[in-house]
Amino acid sequence: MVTVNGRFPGPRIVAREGDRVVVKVVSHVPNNISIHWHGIRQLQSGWADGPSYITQCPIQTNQTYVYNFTITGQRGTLFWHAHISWLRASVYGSLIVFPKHSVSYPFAMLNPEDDYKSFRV
Ligand SMILES: [Cu+2]
Repeated sequence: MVTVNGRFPGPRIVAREGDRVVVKVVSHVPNNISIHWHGIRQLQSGWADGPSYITQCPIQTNQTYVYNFTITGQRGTLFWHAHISWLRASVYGSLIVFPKHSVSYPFAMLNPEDDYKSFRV
């Protein structure tokens, strides 16, 4: 089973819009692999997107690759996952992007219970 640092799902990454994300991946699996930052707009960092054989060569066993990208114009919960052949359906984790400190959320802050009640007939 593919894990990240022995964890499945893999670690949660929490960032703020405008942050630079730097993740060093050292592959200890017998397969070639990469990590896809699913949904992240890779502005001027397309080589950090992660799909093997599309934006990068896969990371070979015992080799290292450093992903380095800046989150621009996005907030919300995305995810990352392994990305080559069937390993796409293996390890994954969340990537949570908060708004910048000076920017409010693009929705009203509601009590989930109140939100639920508003949909009841
Ligand atoms: Cu993906």
